[in-house]
Amino acid sequence: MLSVLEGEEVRRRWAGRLLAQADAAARVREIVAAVRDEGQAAVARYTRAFDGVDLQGAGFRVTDREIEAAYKAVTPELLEAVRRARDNIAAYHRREVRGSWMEADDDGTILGQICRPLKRVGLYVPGGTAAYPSSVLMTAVPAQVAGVADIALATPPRRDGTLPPLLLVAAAEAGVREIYKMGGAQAVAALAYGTEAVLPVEKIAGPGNIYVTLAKKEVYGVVDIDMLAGPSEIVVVADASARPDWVAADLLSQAEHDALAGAVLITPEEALARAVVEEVARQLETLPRREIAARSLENYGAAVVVPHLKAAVELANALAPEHLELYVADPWAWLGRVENAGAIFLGPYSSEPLGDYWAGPSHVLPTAGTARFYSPLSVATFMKRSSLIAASPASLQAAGRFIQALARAEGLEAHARAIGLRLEEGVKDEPRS
Ligand code: HSO
Ligand code: ZN
Repeated sequence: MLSVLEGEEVRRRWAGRLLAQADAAARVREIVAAVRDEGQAAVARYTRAFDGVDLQGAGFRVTDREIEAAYKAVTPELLEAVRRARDNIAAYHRREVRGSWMEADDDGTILGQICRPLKRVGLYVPGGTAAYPSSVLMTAVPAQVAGVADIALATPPRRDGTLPPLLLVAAAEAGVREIYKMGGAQAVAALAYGTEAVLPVEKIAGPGNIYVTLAKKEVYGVVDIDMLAGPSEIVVVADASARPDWVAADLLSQAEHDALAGAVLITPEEALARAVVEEVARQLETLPRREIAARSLENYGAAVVVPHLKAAVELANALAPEHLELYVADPWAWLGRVENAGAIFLGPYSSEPLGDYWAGPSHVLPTAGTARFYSPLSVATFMKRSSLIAASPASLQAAGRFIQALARAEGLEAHARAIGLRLEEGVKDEPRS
């Protein structure tokens, strides 16, 4: 199941995890083009083919009655859990909000940045065995905190044409009422281009399978996207202070997501590595999703024994995992060495699922090594900025000849003249004291 491997071998396996699937890419391009050209009729065709559900026009949109019925199907405890999780996520993201700024220079010029929410965004939430109400909260709440006026959510229907009640309740509790029963590349294309049933959005965010991810790549430029995300990952860096059963449980928590998920322990303690390997095998036996978890561990799981903790953190940086647990005696002492990770969990009690459901940061995080340059989904995902320049006569006067020199060096005389005209004006306008 979980085996002891060399760091280099793990690195190689992880690097191959997300190699573009060429046939999927061609298929996705076809679907996106069909939806762009034919609109909702194409969405209906693919929904019939892939989801086995016959929907038309307004039938794609979830009704208020469906949402009311969903509330009746959810236990009070689950409703409370959703509300509390939502409040934690909102509180975390409110701390992130950075407003517009303006500053006046001594010469009277005002420079600044205006931050605005996007007007209309599309959230994609996966379905199938991966129908996650938590992902609704983890995308919709940051969008709400950002102040996005219109949020459209798309998720594939189940075989009977319905959506999971808890998913609908999570959306309603996050203030989202525009919900579409559409999945896959066809949903991404519908959100990007708009159809008779859906108005186009400005940005598409949220996790998805390989088809969704390739479709996001395909429509990038027509709309913005949050990131290209792949299957879940966890790296646990542990020392002798770690309990093998806790480490094993955390590795399995991500392995159970997907046969392509990655779960790796890195430790200088050979004894711990052996104990975790045993624990994983033991815990796997009673896990309902043991087949998925076992396949994931087989392909992309490992326990790696390294000479010291410094080497452990270096290997973690090279993998740039979605989730990194620093399960060591003094995690704060090692934090400064962490360079690449979507989310960092410190100490024995910061078990990864706490981040998946509860703590506050979004669980939509960079994967497949992209934590080297992507950041977690957040309020910033749903904001844009405009630069602000308000020059004073004195500042233009002082800078004018330099700007003109630069413009003429680029062979752009009209640029130089636009400034030059103002220089003359500026002289006239100077107060004649
Ligand atoms: N660990 C997943 C998110 C998730 N876990 C949803 C449970 N539900 C990707 O980071
Ligand atoms: Zn998870």
